Amino acid sequence: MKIQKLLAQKQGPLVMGIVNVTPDSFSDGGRYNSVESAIEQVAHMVELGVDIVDVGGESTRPGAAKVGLNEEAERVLPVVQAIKNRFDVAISVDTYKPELMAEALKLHVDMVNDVKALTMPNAVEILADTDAYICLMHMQGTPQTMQSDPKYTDAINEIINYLDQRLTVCNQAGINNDRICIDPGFGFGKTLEHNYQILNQLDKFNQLNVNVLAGLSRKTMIGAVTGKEPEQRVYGSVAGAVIAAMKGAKIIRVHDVDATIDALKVLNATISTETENK
Ligand code: 7PM
Repeated sequence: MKIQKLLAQKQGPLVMGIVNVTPDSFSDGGRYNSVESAIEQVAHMVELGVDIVDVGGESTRPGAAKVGLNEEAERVLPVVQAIKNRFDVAISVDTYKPELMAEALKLHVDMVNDVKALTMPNAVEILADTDAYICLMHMQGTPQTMQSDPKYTDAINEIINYLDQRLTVCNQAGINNDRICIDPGFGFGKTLEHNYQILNQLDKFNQLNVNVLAGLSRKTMIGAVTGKEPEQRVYGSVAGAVIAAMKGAKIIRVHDVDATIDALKVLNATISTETENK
C-alpha cells in the first residue's frame, strides 16, 4: 500500500532514487562492502527526501552480459534487508527474474520494477498474490541486442499498445490498475529520435489511465545532446525530469536526487498557483 499512499499524498511526482548494487562497488569482492556502499547511498537519498529507492543488480543495462539468478539475488537481497532494517523508505527491486521477485516480496519490498513487464513465466502469478506496486516497462528486443537497430512504424502507438496488452494480462490475473505504473523505457530498444519523440508526447501514455514512470537519468539520450559523460549529465537529466513531470509522469527515476527534488519543487510551486485559486 505504501506507494499508492505516497502517490495520493504528494503534490508532484514521486522521486525514485537509483541504488546500484554492482560488482564494482564490492571493493574487496566481498558482500559486506557492497551492502555498506548501498546503505550509504540510501542514507544520503533519504536525508534528501527521496520517496522510493530502486535496488538493482544491473542485469538490465543495455549491452550488459546476463547476470545469473544466484549472483543477482546475492547482490540485491542483503541490500534490501539492510535498507528495511535501517530506513522507513519505500523499496523497489529492479529485476525481471520471477524467482528474485518472489524472494524480494518475502522481504516485503513495496514495488517490483520490471523492464520486461512481467513477461517471464510466473511473474504475473507471483505478483497477483501480493499487494506490491508494479512498474511495467516497454523494451524492444533484449538488453543484449536492443540498441543494434531499433525499428518502429509508429513508436508511440506501438509502445502504448504493448503496455495496454500487459495491463490486460495483469488485470485478468486480478491485479488492478491502481497497483501498476507504466514506463515507455527510454533507451531500451529506441533510437535518439524515438526517445525524444516519446518524451515530447509522454502525455499520450496517460490515455491508459495508469500512472506513468519516466527514467531518463544520465542516459545516452542526455549525453547525445549535451556531449557529456554520464557523471556530467545532471543538468540535462534534471531538464528531462521536469519535462516528464510537466507531461504528467507520476514517478521519476533518477540518480541525482538532490538536484531533481529542487527542480520539481520549483515546478510544483508554479503549478500549484493554478489550483489554489489566488
Ligand atoms: C547502465 C545503463 C546501467 C542503463 C543501467 C541502465 C530503467 C529501469 C533501468 C528505466 C525503469 C539505467 C539503466 N532503466 N527501470 N532500469 N525504467 N522502470 O539508466 O528507464 O538505470 S537500467
